[in-house]
Amino acid sequence: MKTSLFVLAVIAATGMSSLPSYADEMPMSTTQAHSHEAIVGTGTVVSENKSAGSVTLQHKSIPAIGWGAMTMEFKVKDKMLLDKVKKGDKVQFTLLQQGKDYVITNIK
Ligand SMILES: [Cu+2]
Repeated sequence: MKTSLFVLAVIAATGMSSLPSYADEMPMSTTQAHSHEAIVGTGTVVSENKSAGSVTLQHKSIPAIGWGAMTMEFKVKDKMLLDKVKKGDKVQFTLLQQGKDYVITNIK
């Protein structure tokens, strides 16, 4: 528990909002090096919007991309993925970086 609080404090101190601008400044070759890596996370479905093809997840920390735990909205690659999940489900999801965004390619 203390560890996760510490991690949250570090994230708060460094500022999640600085991440997108940092990504902008990264050389193209560096961002491309990460673009094909599948990132796996876990969390709980807060809401889903099938017509928009998006899902809001309360996800746990994802160390692979330096994210702390938070609630956020993701686009899904295929709206059919949302047939498999509903509000309150505990899910495991796979993210793929597309430009500056992360798109869910699988969720179960
Ligand atoms: Cu997030």
